[in-house]
Amino acid sequence: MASASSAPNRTAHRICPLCEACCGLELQVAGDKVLSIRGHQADVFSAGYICPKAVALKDLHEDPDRLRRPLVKRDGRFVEVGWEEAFDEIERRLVPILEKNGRDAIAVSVGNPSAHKMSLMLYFTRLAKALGTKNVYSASTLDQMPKQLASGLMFGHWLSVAVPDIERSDFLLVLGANPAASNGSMWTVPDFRGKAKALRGRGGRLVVVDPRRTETAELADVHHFIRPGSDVFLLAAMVHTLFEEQRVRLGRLEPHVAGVDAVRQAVAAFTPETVAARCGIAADTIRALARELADARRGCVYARIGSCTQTYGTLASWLVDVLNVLTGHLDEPGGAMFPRSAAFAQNTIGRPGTGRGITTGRHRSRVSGAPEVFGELPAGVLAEEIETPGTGQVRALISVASNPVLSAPNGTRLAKALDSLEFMVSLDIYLNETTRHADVILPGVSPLQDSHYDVAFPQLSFRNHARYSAPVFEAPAGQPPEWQNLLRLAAIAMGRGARADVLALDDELLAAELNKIAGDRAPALLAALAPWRGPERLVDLALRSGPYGDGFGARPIGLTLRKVMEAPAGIDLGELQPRIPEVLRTPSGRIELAPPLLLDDLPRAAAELGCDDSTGLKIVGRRDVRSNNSWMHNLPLLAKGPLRCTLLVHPDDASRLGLVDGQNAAITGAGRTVHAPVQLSDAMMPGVVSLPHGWGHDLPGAQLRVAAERPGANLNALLDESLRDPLSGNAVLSGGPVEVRAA
Ligand SMILES: Nc1nc2c(c(=O)[nH]1)N[C@H]1C(S)=C(S)[C@@H](COP(=O)(O)OP(=O)(O)OC[C@H]3O[C@@H](n4cnc5c(=O)[nH]c(N)nc54)[C@H](O)[C@@H]3O)O[C@H]1N2
Ligand SMILES: Nc1nc2c(c(=O)[nH]1)N[C@H]1C(S)=C(S)[C@@H](COP(=O)(O)OP(=O)(O)OC[C@H]3O[C@@H](n4cnc5c(=O)[nH]c(N)nc54)[C@H](O)[C@@H]3O)O[C@H]1N2
Ligand code: SF4
Ligand SMILES: [Mo]
Repeated sequence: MASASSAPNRTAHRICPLCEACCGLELQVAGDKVLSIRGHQADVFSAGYICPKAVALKDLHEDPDRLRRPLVKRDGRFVEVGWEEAFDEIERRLVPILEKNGRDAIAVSVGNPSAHKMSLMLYFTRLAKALGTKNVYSASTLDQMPKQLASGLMFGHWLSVAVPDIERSDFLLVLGANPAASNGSMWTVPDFRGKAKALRGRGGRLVVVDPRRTETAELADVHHFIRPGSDVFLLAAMVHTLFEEQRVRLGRLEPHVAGVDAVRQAVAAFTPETVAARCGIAADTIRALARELADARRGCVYARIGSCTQTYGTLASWLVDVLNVLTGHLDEPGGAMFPRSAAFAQNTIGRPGTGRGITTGRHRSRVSGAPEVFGELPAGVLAEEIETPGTGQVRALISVASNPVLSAPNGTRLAKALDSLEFMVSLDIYLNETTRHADVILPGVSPLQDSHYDVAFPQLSFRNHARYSAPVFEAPAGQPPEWQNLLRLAAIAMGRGARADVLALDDELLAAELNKIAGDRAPALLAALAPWRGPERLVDLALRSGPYGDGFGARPIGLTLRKVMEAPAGIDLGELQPRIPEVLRTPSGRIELAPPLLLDDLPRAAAELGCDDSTGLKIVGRRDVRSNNSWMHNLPLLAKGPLRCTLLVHPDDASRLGLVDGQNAAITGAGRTVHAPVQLSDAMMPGVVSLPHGWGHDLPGAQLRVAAERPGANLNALLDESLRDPLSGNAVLSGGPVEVRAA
């Protein structure tokens, strides 16, 4: 390839793959070098907004620690091998395990970056299907599974999640989310800060409920501290207040809602007075919050990870939308609305307005009996499924863009379990805390060498749109795109061998699918899709058969992949539109406001009514705009500057505990201790400390040279891996009890 000095400059565009805001980037490149990265001003969706992480894509692309060749562990040491040798090794070791122990002996664990890579997103399911294992794990049960479960039960599909229509809103109540740092989650909203300021600028109000006065709270009109883990009580008491004060107003949704009376009865005992001490929020304040929401002309409640990663995560997520429905704010402009995605959205497929709904518990985890949720088992049970002998024991793991040794509670136990596996394969870009346990690592290409279409995020976006990114650079000769690696693993699992023709397998799997969904039309559709292969072909199919699509000729002005490709700034599909009842996929064809699974779980919370939770120190996480979960600490641009892995402590707690700003504290939780420097902060709720997650890069065997210089402390070492929301299986990551002393 030409060097930067001799090659002409060119401009390229790419959807940023680093967080859910999905900003459009403009890159200047020459040859194989990145010259600059900035926001793409013309982007129809993000209009030029970016954060510092985007600029660090250059560091990621150039990172000498980023793996370029497959690694195979021989005698305990990794050696570089060719691609064929790596896959031969996988076949040689994986197939006997499958033959001897059956499909469930192989677990898969898929992580967050897969949501940002269509290659992984679209082809992981093909691998999982080929494996046929019940042992499917992902970051979803460390994150948003409660929201997906609650949305699924209420609206009929796991991704029918209502998001704030912020540009037309004049009231937003935010719980357990810090979009000013995280840039939003389960809500794709580039430049949240600008949009929040605009909301306030037009006289609207932003209210934040969080155990820390966050960057988002700093933007708000009002901030209330809340004791970690108590959102369910606050929200139930707000619902209670709406009924008590006769403020329930369903508006246009009236004929489409089932279960209002059941909700009224279910929250009858949750008076503001009985929850105040548990939440650390006065009863009057709770009533005022309910009134403000009810009185808002256009507004809604939005809650995210802080309210999900709790023992009552699903209940809290449900009550958020109960409030939105009961105040007439669901599916209304300026309220919480359902995006209409151009491709892949189940809530645009099939008969509008009714469907099969969702179920959980189609199988259970072998050791703890945790129910399957959305095809997955809780990340927290993976270690015990590996450790516990018996039929169905996990003996091999395929990890795909996942780093559970740092991202899940008690990674020490998981790391030991991984070492006891008979075989492990990782698809990853680093030799890190998790992949060091693998026997084979298959490196993914740099995001700049990969094409992309967002599969999930347009289903969660503040505005409807469609965008495609072509690869900025060619992949190195011989390095397959990740979808082909996943298909090759699928071929091995299907008994076709490591040398199978994966392009033929791709054709075959698609043809089988089309035969099922399109019957007689399948051959014609295949012919129409013929110019494409791999993920692009699946995107073209989804777009053309989607709600804005050309219907394969039926609506010639409609979308095709080609049309989206020809619009480097993307195609704007307009502001969110009311979608009820059409969006619903519940069997009743109504919004299920009182799903039995949730009502049956509520007594668990009711048993805690009247409890006081004002003593004892609790720990919560936090996110910094220059960090991203566990894997961006090796990029010099982001790693420099002040230490980010500090323990925030309220000055009153610090003086009681004898802690000094800047000095190390020993933090003990779940029987384990880590050390981190204290940072005094009156932004903390007294009795709550905060440490970011994703740190702890001091484990032997990883190759993250920059990250190892300032490894930070692992928050997840302090958390109990057995604690989870029983409905969704989501880990309890918020509010763990800790003891802190000067080190
Ligand atoms: N205590 C606490 N724990 C948490 C959280 C919290 O708030 N508090 N947050 C949770 C949340 S929300 C999430 S989503 C999880 C994340 O949990 P994980 O998904 O397990 O963790 P990540 O840190 O995102 O690690 C991503 C992995 O993907 C690799 N990777 C990056 N890009 C690519 C690529 O292009 N291809 C491939 N094949 N691999 C790639 C990285 O090297 C890394 O190994 O962490 C959770 N853990
Ligand atoms: N810069 C950056 N951006 C990211 C990530 C990152 O690591 N860094 N990770 C990405 C991922 S994977 C995700 S899922 C999203 C998450 O995006 P957000 O949901 O916005 O996540 P956080 O910024 O962790 O905000 C969670 C907030 O919940 C608060 N909290 C903790 N416990 C409780 C509680 O019990 N009740 C209430 N009400 N609040 C509580 C915390 O103090 C914190 O302020 O961010 C994404 N974006
Ligand atoms: S907010 Fe930053 S990391 Fe997230 S998509 Fe935009 S530029 Fe990328
Ligand atoms: Mo996440």
